[in-house]
Amino acid sequence: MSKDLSTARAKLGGTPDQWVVEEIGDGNVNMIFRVRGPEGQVLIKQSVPYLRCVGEAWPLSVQRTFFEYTAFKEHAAVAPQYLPQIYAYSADSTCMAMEFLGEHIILRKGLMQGIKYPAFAAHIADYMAKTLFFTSDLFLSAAQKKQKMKVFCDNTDLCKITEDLIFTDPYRESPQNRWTKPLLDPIVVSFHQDKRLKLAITEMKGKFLMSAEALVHGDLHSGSIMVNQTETKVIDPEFAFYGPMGFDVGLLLANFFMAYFSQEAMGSRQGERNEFEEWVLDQVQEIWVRFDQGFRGYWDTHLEGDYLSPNLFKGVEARELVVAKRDEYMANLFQDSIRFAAAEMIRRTLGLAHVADLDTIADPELKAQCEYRNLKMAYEMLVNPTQYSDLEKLLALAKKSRQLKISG
Ligand code: SR1
Ligand code: MG
Repeated sequence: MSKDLSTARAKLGGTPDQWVVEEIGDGNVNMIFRVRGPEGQVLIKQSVPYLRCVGEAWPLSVQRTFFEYTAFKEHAAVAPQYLPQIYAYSADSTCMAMEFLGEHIILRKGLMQGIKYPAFAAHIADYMAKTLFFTSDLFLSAAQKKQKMKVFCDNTDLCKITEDLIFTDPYRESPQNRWTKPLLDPIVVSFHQDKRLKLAITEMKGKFLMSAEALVHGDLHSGSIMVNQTETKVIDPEFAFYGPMGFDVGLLLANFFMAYFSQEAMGSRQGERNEFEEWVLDQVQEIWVRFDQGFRGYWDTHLEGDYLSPNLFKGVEARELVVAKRDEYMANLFQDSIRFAAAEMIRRTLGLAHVADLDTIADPELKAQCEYRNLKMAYEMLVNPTQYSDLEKLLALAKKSRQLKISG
């Protein structure tokens, strides 16, 4: 563990009495400080023994900073260009010192302003293909992977937040749930009574609990990514653990769908809105296509883990069988991704933690309208996932859902 503060000191320049510290965080979980020195800035992220947005009433292990630091390290081994630089970590003060990303903004804020990021889809697809493939049994030996995995088994507090907030509360009565009342009351009642929906979400909760496929970021929404026109930086991996690959892919795609459904409310940009909506949906396509290509590429060149034993397939059929297995793997990963996406879309509308794209819509009727479309699409994805086995069908569903009216 690196307690060496020399890099952070050098970035700031001057002496500590010249440094100015300011709390700048607005996230749910941790405290964020900006430190300004004569020569530059450094970001300090600190965990307190409770959830920042609730306070001491919701205790939370400060060990989350260790998991975040360790996840950054593991992911930086394969995709450093998409991560901020980490200068130091201290378990004693539960702090990390890292690069201050002053020329980037949170992707969600950019999307809400209608800003396009031409390099983003290629970057994030590459980030996901690398971090998911190279931390899985497809690349690592079973022993290597289990060594890494055991470190993250202790990240139980943060996993429990996800288990409750994504996979449980939105489907039952819970004091933590909130939604746009009274307009969404009927759909909330219908979700709470829907057996198919409850079975489908239970299946996904099972995958989240039981499928230790790769070191996932664990909270890869558009608030966990900072961008500009040329760079993409993934931040906040404190929810990281060995979980299902589709969880990261799904959360990301879900946040693009929610950006899509919120566009109607972005009134000041009416002229450009349709074009931006199209761009947002195009990103879903580009992200998946590029991710799929990247992942398949690593399968071809780096299938070195214990997943596929050498000489299992022999002779002329060998290549054919490996390719068939790869196709099946990717098809399953797509199915998982759309079902996890649906879970994210539902919890961001009916659960505790919403997204600003939808939540800041001032007109309650328009807000409910946008959220209703989001919920209807998510319901389809979760309950009838095999109907959307290819991207074209999924995008067609988004466009169809976009036309729905809350009464019908
Ligand atoms: C109570 S914490 C709520 C949410 O914030 C984090 O960013 C995660 O998405 C979590 O589910
Ligand atoms: Mg976060």
